[in-house]
Amino acid sequence: VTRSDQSIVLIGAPVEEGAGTAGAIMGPAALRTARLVATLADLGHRVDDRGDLMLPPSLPTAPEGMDRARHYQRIAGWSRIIADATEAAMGQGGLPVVLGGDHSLSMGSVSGVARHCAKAGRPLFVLWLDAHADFNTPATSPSGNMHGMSAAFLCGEPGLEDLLGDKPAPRLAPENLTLFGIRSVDRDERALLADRGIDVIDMRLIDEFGVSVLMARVIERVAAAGGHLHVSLDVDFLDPSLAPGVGTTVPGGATYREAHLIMEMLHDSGLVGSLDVVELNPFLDDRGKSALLLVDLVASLFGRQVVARGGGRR
Ligand code: 6HN
Ligand code: MN
Ligand code: MN
Ligand code: MN
Repeated sequence: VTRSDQSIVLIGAPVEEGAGTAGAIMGPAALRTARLVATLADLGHRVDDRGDLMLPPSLPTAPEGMDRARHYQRIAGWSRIIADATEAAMGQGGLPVVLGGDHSLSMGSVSGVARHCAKAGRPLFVLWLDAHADFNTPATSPSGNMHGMSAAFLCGEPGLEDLLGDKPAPRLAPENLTLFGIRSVDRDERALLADRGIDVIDMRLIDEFGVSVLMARVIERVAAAGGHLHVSLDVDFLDPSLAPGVGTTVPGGATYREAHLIMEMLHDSGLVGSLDVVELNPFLDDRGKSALLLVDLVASLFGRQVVARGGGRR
């Protein structure tokens, strides 16, 4: 993925208030314990681990009627510092990898990336690898948990417009979002996805056509537009038998090889410019199994190969 003059910038974002279950606060630590830094360095990359962000003591105030978005103030606080961190990393020519933390962190991470892309005049595409669509708004969400609202927020759906305060981000064009691996969608969320025409690659499509064909289609669209591709990897994209360390497991997820093939194809595309690794809950994991698998997947995304393929297929 990276050019040799580009550093991978690791940004820990121990956010857990967006999820219904506590424990994702330990995610960044578990990914480091699973040797993320050394693994990336061994692949020949420069790695700049900036440690974990900290929520500032004074939080943004919640606008009227934010009771349908749980922990709004804390998530607003996190979103602002995370957006500033990814925007700064990209401004320095780095490739931000945000270590979660629950999926609400992507409201911040992708917003910072979107601000950078707007300045650089490069269209932004997002690949959302997840069991869930995360396309609820405060009005449609059955739980009020903000980790189920991040993709909708990024596409400019209503209800959270003050989240980033006086530094809003350009909205993600809904046609540039692909949800991949989906198998759990709420009723009103399903209606919203259909109304907006979001590209939803559910597990049924993956069963029928295979990840290779479906991923090639995504990659071709980004390449044709000369776009920046942000990948947002939710642990529950994977089958729970492989990755039990997440609060929202859903049966029938991606297999070990499907997940690696996606990462290998993304690497070969050379298009990925930013990444989130989210929803790891070490409290629920089985002897670090999920953390270790995530580090292996990130390694595939950053160029680990079984046998050397001279120069890749770019
Ligand atoms: N995640 N659709 C459910 C909700 O509460 O909105 C689950 C969301 C899960 C979010 O896994 O990132
Ligand atoms: Mn740039
Ligand atoms: Mn998610
Ligand atoms: Mn999920």
